[in-house]
Amino acid sequence: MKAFTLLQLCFVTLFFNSLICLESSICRGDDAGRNSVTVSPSDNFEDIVFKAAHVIPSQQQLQWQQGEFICFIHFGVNTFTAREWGTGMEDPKIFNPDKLDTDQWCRMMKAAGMTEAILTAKHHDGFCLWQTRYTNHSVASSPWRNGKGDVLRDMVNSCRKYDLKVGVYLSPADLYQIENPAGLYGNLSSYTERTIPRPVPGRPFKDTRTFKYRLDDYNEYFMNQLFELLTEYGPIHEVWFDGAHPKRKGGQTYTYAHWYELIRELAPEAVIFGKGPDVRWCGNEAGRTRDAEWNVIPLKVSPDKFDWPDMTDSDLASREKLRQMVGSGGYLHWYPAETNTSIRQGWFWRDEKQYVKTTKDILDIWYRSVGGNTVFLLNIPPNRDGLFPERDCKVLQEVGQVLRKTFEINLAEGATATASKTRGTDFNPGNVLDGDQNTCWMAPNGTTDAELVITLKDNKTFNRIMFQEHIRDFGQRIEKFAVDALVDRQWQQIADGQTVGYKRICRTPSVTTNKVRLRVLDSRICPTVSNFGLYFDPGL
Ligand code: FUL
Repeated sequence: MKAFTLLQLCFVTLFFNSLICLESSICRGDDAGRNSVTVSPSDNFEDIVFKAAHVIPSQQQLQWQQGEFICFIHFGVNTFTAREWGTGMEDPKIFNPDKLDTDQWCRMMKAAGMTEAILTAKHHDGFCLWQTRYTNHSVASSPWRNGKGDVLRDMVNSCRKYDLKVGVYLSPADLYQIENPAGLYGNLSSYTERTIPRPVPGRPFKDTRTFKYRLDDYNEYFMNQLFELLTEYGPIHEVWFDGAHPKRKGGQTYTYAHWYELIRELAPEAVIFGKGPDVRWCGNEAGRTRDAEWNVIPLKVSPDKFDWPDMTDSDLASREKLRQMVGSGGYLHWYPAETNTSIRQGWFWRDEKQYVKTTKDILDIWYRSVGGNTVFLLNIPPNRDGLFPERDCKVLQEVGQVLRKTFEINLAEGATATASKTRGTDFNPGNVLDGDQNTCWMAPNGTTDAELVITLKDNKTFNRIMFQEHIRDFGQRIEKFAVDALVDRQWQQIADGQTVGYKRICRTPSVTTNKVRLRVLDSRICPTVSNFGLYFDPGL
């Protein structure tokens, strides 16, 4: 009897030791590397929360998130017809942006502090802005540069010159391929084995790789074009798939799994947006943001079988959403949001009566999106000359000026950091002031009242507080926080909020103090802070 109890005790001790080991190794990030995990129907609520706290971004997702502020460029036949959605029956001869200057676009993007440009290589009307081999409905049939021009080529060359990444928007909806009699969209062709890219006489590819898939005519067309874009204009960092369809035909479906496979192969650094597994649409086109933006989203179906519908609910992944997984299980997937909106009313340039958002509007969206754990994708539509319009340029320049003036000096530099609780010696509070996103302060597990105190050398006046979680290794964990300033020897709360993730920026009235305190009030597991900064935004 005694021996049995001893044995039992040994087992119990072993079990708890292994649990502690697992937990601490995961807290250290030893288990890093997964942007999806499976939740089993037998997992209890605590298991699910624990799992959600350990999902981390893929390399591409992390790099994309660090890009913060990026540019959308809607340009094409609609620019010349003043339509938002074309018909597919436009005459390519209307496309003639005779002063096109993509260096000007890039100078303006740089002035605003943007890091990437995504061009509508093909919008829903089907007109192609590059020298594609697979349709004549493109710049090749336009009078612009005698049919020899290539908007994407120009933009890629300028982006390389100005150190900007490149993304492509390739619309699955294609009205030209629907409307023209020889069109491939929904033509009821059968699925047979096809080779991508299909050889075209006189237009060889430098990249000699080929891929075999079972495809119908339209999916083959689409993948041939993906091949051109990804091999002849790369490196491409974002592939943007829109979900909108002005019209459908023939029950056409898309072989998304093959598209993603080809993208992973040809553009391993690229994230796939929207109808894809890497980046989620924020859910509106007005620049609205969520108070709590979670990067780890529950899915009912595994990511390789999921069809990535638009996610528009205000709550996508709170504790309550995680609780709903109990008993049914599912998947937890790192799926961060991109906030997209246009500087103008509408995505395409129409005329100079078109409303242009003000510098104040854009800065407000910037703070809520970049400072609210999303990437901000702002559309600047070139005009019929092929230039970013003057009013839009002025806004971009002012936005950049304010952001540069605000963030060039971190008023917390040279400060010291202490914490009420710290987990182990690798996670000292001082790490939040070293400017390195890959070191952090971490509080122990089960903490609901961890405090980080920043003591400045002297009194400083600031109105922006920025902090980040160490998402690369530890994912997203903080659920609720408050920030206080020591004023007249008393702590006064000056900001509060829910999620942090990649970055949180709190805007406050001007505060003068030499001590600031961040309180983590709720967290999924040991919370981390990788960077902390205080800034003064002087305004326009
Ligand atoms: C939408 C499209 O229908 C619009 O034309 C635009 O491209 C926007 C970014 O996405 O779904």
